[in-house]
Amino acid sequence: MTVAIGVIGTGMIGTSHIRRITGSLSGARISAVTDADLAVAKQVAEDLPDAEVFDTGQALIGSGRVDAVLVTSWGPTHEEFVLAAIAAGKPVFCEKPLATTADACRRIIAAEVAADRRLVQVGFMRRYDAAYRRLKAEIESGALGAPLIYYSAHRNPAVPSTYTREMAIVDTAVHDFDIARWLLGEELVAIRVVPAKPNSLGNGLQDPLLMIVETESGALVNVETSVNIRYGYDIRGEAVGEKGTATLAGPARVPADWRERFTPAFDTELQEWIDAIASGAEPAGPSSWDGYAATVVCDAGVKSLDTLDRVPVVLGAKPALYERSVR
Ligand code: NAD
Ligand code: ISE
Repeated sequence: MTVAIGVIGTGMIGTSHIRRITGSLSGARISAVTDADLAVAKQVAEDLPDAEVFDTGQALIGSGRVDAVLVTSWGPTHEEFVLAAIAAGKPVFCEKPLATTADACRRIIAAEVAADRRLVQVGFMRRYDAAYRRLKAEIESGALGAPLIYYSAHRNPAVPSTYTREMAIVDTAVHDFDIARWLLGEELVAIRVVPAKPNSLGNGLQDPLLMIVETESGALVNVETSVNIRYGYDIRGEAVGEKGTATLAGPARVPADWRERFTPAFDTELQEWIDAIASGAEPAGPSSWDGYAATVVCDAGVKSLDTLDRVPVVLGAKPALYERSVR
C-alpha cells in the first residue's frame, strides 16, 4: 500500500518533510496540501503532480484522497487538526508541540483514549537520532550506574524577530524535556528557570537560560538554551551516573542549523511512521502522552521564568493506551 498523505502547513518544515517523502523515503505520496496562505500551498503543489490543494485543513482531513495527515502548521493550530484527524479515524503525525496548552493536550488524549487506538505521533525527532539512541543504550546497559544528572545544551545560531521570550522554553527546550524523559525513562516533576547574563546579540531577548529540572527519582536535568550563539547549531548532552559518564556524540563539525543536524533523524522518524501505517500497526513513536508531558513541563517552565521560583509539574494518571507503545 502506498500511503496517501495530506499536509497541513506548507511552510519551512512542511516543505522539508514533503521533499523527504517524495525524494528519499518510500511507501508514501503527497495527495493533498493546504496552507492558511493558499498561494503558498498552490505553489508547493506545482511540484507535486498528484496533490490536490484544499481550502482548509478540515476539508483535507475529510477527503477520501487522504489516508494519513501531516500537521506542520503553527503550534496553536495543531489541536484543531489533530482532533479532526482522530475523529476521522486517520493517523496523524503532528510536529512539535502537540498543542500549546496542557488543556488542549488533555482534549487530544481524551479523544484518542475514546477511540481506543493510537492515531497520533508527535515530531520529537531526536529519539530517532543515532547518537541519542547510542546514549540511551549506554544508560540502559547499567554501565554508568544510576543516572544522577543529564546535561542538555541546545544552542541555535540565531532566531527570527518573531521569536518571543517564552519560545526558548516552549519552542526550543521542549525538545530537551522530551529527550530527557526518554533517555532517563522517567517523568519530570519540577522545574526552575535561571536567566543568565543576556547575550548582547540577542535583541533584548532573555537569552541564554538555564533550567534545572527534577525527575521522579530525584535526578537532575540541566537544560541550557542559547539562541543567539552565532557559531552554529550546537546540540550537546552528557549523562552523569553513579560510576561513569557518557557523552552524546556530535558531528565532526558544528552544523549550520537543525535541518543539517537532524536530517537522518527526520528521515527515520517519518519512514517508520509511514511503514507502521502501511502495515496497519499503531505508530510506535512519541505519543500524545509524550506531547502532553512535554507541554506541561513547558507551562511550568514559563511560570518559573516569570517568578524565578521552582514550579512543580503535575501530570495526573497516564492512560493505559500509552503504556503499550513506548519505544
Ligand atoms: P512556518 O511558519 O515556516 O510554516 C508554518 C505554515 O503553517 C505557514 O506556511 C502558515 O501559513 C501555515 N499555517 C498556519 N496556520 C495554518 C492553518 N490554520 N491552516 C493551514 N496552514 C496554516 O513554521 P515552521 O518552522 O515550518 O514550523 C511549523 C511547526 O513545525 C511548528 O509547530 C514548529 O514548532 C515545528 N518545527 C519543528 C521542528 C523540529 O525540529 N521538529 C523544526 C522546525 C519547526
Ligand atoms: C525549532 O522550532 C525546532 O524545533 C528546532 O529543533 C529547535 O532547535 C529550534 O530552537 C526551534 O525554534
